[in-house]
Amino acid sequence: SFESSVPEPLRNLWKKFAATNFSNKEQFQKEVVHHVETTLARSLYNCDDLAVYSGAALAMRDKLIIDWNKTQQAHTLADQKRVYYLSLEFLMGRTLDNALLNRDIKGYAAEGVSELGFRMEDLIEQEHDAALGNGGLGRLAACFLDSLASLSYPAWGYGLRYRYGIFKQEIIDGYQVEVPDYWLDFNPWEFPRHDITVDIMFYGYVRRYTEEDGSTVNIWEGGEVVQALAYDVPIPGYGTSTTNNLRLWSSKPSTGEFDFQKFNSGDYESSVRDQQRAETISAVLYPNDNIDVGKELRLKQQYFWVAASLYDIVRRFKKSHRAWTEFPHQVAIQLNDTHPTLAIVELMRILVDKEHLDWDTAWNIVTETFGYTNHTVLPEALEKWSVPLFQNLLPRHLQIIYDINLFFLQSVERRFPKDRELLGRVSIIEESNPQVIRMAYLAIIGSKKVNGVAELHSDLIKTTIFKDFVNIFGPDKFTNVTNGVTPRRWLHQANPQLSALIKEKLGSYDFLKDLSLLSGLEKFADDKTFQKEWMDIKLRNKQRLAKYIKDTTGISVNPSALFDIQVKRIHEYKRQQMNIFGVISRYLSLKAMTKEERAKQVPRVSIFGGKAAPGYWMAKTIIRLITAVSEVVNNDADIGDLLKVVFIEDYNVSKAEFLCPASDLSEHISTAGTEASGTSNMKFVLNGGLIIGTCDGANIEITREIGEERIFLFGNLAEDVEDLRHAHRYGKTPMDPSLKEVCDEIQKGTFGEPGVFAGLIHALTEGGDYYLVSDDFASYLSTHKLVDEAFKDTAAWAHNTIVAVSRMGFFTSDRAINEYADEIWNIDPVKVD
Ligand code: T68
Repeated sequence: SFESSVPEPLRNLWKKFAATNFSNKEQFQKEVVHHVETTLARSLYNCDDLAVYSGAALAMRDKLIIDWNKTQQAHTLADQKRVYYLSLEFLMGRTLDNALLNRDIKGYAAEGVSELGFRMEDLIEQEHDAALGNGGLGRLAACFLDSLASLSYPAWGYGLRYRYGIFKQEIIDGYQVEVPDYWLDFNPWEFPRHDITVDIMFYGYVRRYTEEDGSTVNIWEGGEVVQALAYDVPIPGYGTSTTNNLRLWSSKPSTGEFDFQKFNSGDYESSVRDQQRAETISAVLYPNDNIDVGKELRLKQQYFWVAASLYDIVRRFKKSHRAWTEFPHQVAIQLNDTHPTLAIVELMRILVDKEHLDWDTAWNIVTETFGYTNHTVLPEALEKWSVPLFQNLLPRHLQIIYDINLFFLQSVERRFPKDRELLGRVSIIEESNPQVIRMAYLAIIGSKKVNGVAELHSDLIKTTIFKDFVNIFGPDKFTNVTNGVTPRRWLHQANPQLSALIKEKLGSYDFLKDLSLLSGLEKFADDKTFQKEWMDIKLRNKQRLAKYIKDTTGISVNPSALFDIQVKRIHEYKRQQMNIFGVISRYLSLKAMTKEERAKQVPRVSIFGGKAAPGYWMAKTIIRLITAVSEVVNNDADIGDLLKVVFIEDYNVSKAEFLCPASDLSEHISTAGTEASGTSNMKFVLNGGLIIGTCDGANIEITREIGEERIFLFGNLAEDVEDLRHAHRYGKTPMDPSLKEVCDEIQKGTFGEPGVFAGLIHALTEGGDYYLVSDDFASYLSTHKLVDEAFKDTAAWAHNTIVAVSRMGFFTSDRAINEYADEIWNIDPVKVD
């Protein structure tokens, strides 16, 4: 068994020697040197930043693991309901800095390494980002783990330990090139648990037989077996000893799997190949955001992870010897998008096939346990699995899905008799060729609550893609939890100077635990000295970014120019193409001006960053246009400092940490109704920047909180999108004249061979301008003019950014997590002394 403990009489000796850890500078230094000299086998004669970073990280890890143990003991003792957050992505970024700050020991730790001859900033830079995610969905999971621990909730994250995280992006000759992210060479933050393994089965067949009492039993047999091995990552809360666990599963050959037949017959190589196949399951993160690819290996990843996690959760539940009906009182499971939806089916299989509960009892348990978060309405992102592919890999699960669907459709038919169309619309199985399983429908039917991630988005799912289900289940099953971000990483860690200034004004760092306290800043919004300090910090953050840009791209940018940043995954719906078209339009206007007119213009630096999915050709073309425009504009002597265009290579969490504090303006300009929430919008405003954005996702709630005079909104509304698209399809909407000029310029070859960009132009014309770039372009350009005017009035700008920050309390992920805890999970915190 997993658990065995030292007998009572021996425990005192254990306690006498119990692990202790540093709690001051000297002890910290001792631990660092100890790890450098023993764990790493280095010495003071052979020591660099990486070695000292490693020593510091190992010292910190030891500290966390002691709190981690305490936390697990407290949770076991409290025996309260726990929440399990199932996410295929956790975009954690770096850990050392965050852990030092969450434990409030960065001060003496930095002093300690400095005395040893190193700089903490340099050590922090040695760390490789843990990049087990694509974008917003994965980073949200990471912010939620930070909040769960900081609020002392008994919570676990469950994910996959990918050997390769999201690829590294290189820009070569202006094009994106993907390089594998092999990040596990040295990862001090994980603990392999060689004692915690689960065998996971695939393929095979279902044997059905009748018991003596007449009941039918289904047994899933045969097939491939792969072993899941647990790796634990400690998650330290801020201002508490609570240190929760993120458990990541790694795949390896099952111990029973080695094919001795092949081995003995001399086919050693193929026997090894079979073993390697097992390892491919957790090898690589699929690099697509908001697009469903439907590959078998992806389904294998999902089942592997879900089955191992459920085995673990059920095992923990069984230790308390409660009745099965108590399960939902002890366990809440949150599905981060549809990726873990198989958990619903797997729990049914465990309860019915293995624990022999009757179907209805099992189904009641299941539907009281799960919650499902939807992150998108984009049709191309909704997960669907081909029935033949699924049948082959998970034959028993397909039968269970058919049964769930049958009982569901029967109940719908009883309530809405003769509405055959309704039955077809809500069936889990779509009658296409081949048939497909609609995972979102399965997730809704198997969950107690379904939530969207911002108000507009939660309303949209109720009125569009899930409308029928609102009719069937009633509106109470559907709710909203607006996303949030952790102020520990996204203010305190990313912008230490701003955090310190806020602390000085508010008297303490309590705002990091209760972000609504930021409201106390508002009364200083017109204080000239405070405005100066505020803007000076912004300037220093911009200078740091300017230096980074110079060092990495060779481009010189003026730190007092308006820094206009759009960083996020490259996607047509996020409309980076509209941004770069706007930049071209600005360039053309500047070119057409006299010297005198130019002298009156506000200098701009347009900064882009983000990865395109490797197979997303249009997104890659957008990157190519950005780099092509930057080559022309940055080298045009007429333009000088008035306009610079920069593409930041390999945007990731740690780059976001220095980009957010350095923006004057950030762009969140998705076609209305397409961006479910967005979370970087929150980070930019929290760091004293303003937004240009559409009425989409969380932009709307940000506007409500900070006031519409502090946000540059433009463009058509979600409710008008359908009609506008229709008009493009049938009416031939003429292209906006400014956009036409931009297209003509591209086609003239100003930015290189125009054929390269033909796809982008085609999308606007024959393609029907699905993302409504033309419809929004005039209002986008005129709103940028308003931005320029506003930026000239530095005092008003300072005032507005201070007021905006003071009203951002709502967007902490602590608020979001408390809402999940109260309204969806029904869990309470557990105090860890
Ligand atoms: C994002 N979704 C939403 N998806 O786009 C964003 N998709 O509006 C929202 O703020 C955020 O989720 C958090 O709620 C994603 O990031 C993915 O990355 C993704 C990954 C795999 C498959 C589909």
